Amino acid sequence: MQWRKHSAELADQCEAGDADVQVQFGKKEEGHRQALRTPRSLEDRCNRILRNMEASLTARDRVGIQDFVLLDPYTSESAFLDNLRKRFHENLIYTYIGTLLVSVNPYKDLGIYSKKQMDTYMGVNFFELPPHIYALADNVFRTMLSEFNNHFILISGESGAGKTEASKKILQFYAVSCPSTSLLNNVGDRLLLSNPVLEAFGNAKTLKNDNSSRFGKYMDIQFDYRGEAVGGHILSYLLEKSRVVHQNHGERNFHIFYQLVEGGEEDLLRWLGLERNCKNYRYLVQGDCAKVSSINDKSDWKTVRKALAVIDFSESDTEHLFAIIASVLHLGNLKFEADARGYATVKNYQELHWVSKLLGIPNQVLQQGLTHRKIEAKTEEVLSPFSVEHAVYARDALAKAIYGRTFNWLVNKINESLANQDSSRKMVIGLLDIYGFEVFSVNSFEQFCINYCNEKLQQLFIQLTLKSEQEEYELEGIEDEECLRPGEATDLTFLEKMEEKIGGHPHFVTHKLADKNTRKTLERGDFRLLHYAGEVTYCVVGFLDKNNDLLYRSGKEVMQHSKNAIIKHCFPSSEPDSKKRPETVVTQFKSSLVGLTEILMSKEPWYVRCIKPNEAKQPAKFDDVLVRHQIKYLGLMEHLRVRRAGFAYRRRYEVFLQRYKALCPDTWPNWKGTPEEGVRCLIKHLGYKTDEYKFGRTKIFIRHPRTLFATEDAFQVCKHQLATRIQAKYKGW
Ligand code: AD9
Ligand code: MG
Repeated sequence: MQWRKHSAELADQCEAGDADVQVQFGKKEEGHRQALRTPRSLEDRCNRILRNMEASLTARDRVGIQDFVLLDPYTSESAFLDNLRKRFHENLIYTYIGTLLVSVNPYKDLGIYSKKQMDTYMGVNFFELPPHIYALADNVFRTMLSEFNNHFILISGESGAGKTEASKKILQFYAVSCPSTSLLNNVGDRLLLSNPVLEAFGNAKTLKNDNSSRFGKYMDIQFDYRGEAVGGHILSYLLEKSRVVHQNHGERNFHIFYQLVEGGEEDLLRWLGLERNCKNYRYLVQGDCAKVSSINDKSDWKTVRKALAVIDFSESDTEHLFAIIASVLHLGNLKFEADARGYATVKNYQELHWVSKLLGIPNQVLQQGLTHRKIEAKTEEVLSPFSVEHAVYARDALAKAIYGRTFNWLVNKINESLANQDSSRKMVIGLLDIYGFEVFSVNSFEQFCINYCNEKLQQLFIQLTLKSEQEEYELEGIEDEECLRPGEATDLTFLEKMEEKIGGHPHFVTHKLADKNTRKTLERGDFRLLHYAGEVTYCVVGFLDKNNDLLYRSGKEVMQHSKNAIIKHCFPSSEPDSKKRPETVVTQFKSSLVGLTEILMSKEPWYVRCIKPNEAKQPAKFDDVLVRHQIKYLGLMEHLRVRRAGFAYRRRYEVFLQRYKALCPDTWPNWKGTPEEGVRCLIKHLGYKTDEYKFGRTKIFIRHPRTLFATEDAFQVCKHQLATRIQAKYKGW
């Protein structure tokens, strides 16, 4: 072929000093670089693909096909479902749609995540081996290294579908398999160990999932130009704080509380004034399921303890942290009774003493802050006593605020430990693992926010892959006026406002707006939304309150007296005055999701779509109706159609040209025209057939992997020759 001859000539022309070449031909290293350095021949790769295809075709009747693109007929949803089911029953949980990975939760240990498996998948292209999450992780990594750009992996699916597990597998793969030159560099360990800590504080047992993420998590893993993991950064999104003070039946509070009570060392518990019995704590028993068979709080506690040490938490950090967790439990047990005038007074002083001791706040200050609020009079501030009901509300608000802010502190602290010291240019792979879409028998504000977030990400997926528009729920404007007018606005007036503003939207219905039949299924305080993943009926009770997330000023001021270093940090005395109207929870959440979308849009996307096989969290159970529904709403059939139409391999013009320009004398070493023109010139020279590619606005689209493989091979050969010459030239230096 033309390029072979040309590459030999090029090697003559080239000068030494190509950093890329030196990296790959420099030191002898393991893993990825090994794979990149000694490229296997096109024949070798094609043979492996053929072997893999042959093996899978022979067993096709039993194990189904590995890539839905080969499905026949590819438009049939039933054929799609059959294939997924067949594979699931053979413990083959992964299937591709091109480079998108579909994963079905097996609910059992399949033994497919060993170091050996990682090694097997390193440096291997899709289709050379059966589908695996490691193949995806490895391909993202290698694309990043070869194109020097940023990527993200969007992991989606409903609650319990396996998103968090998938993100952990990817992270483990990078931590274990990425090259590491320095023994001191334990970034991989830190990245890995941030997981058990964040899960302890941010995950909880729900009816859908025993380890349900109750916050959204976006993690950047930073790599240097050699592919070494050098740092990380985590962004967290809206923690479900209400769980601290209330859990529905069959659900638990955040894991850390149970871990501490069950696993905490004797002297630690004594110091915290805790007893080893979850039943003694009001904040832990409302769901009536403190013990869960699938969870071992004791051993999880040990893991968290060890992890905290690795990610740079000092003894005093951990002491302060556990003091806060214990103080929340004591706060929850605090009771109030009415005095002769009907005002709240603390009933059990013992608990108050513990909170006061653990947070380092004088008893008197704490007591006053829990039973009074400050009101601005004309010239002075006056203390207004709470009723018992009010005091309970203020206590819970304080517990939520303490926990929520401590969680944010925790994320920041982990980020400090993951921060990269070196300021040279980094490439990143972002991992997005959020709380999945969820529908319970009663759905409240929390589900509304979680489902809204899922809706946004689905929209992004569609925008990036299917390029069509999807209906959006107009949230704008509906909360503003109704919030923060205590006494006037209520949940019901909020509902009325929504009816006024979006009453005409076909995906929104309330009791008042519904037709006769639908009305029967809706209570007066309900509204129903038709989400991409199905209909959800929300109960409006508590919406306004949760959206306002009011913490009385007196509560805040009390915390400012704290000697606990973390609390001091979380409640700074310079905090903006509460007289100013704070942003509502939804407003904040919305803008943080806009920020997230911007972060994602600037990177190259990859997808893992997780599917939940049954509602019973059981292995070997494949519920056809449930899975079919997910295939539909995850847009998998549409995605398959797009992939079948071909042109699945996209590369930005600049990236394509930069990488392969050495293969054409007209584009090497510098192309003077636009990148698109350069690419046109390049592929003409390479002899691409016209049906093999298409030109998009910013990218070239290539139909088959083999075309790209061939070009990549030509490039590797060219580089190899170049390096040999460089080595020969500098021999003996
Ligand atoms: V939620 O939206 O955070 O409520 P996820 O994150 O989608 O949800 P998760 O990853 O937590 O679900 O998976 C739920 C449970 O399924 C896990 O705790 C495991 O017990 C089980 N699971 C998920 N994926 C796998 C897997 N690949 N292999 C074995 C798995 N078990
Ligand atoms: Mg999760």
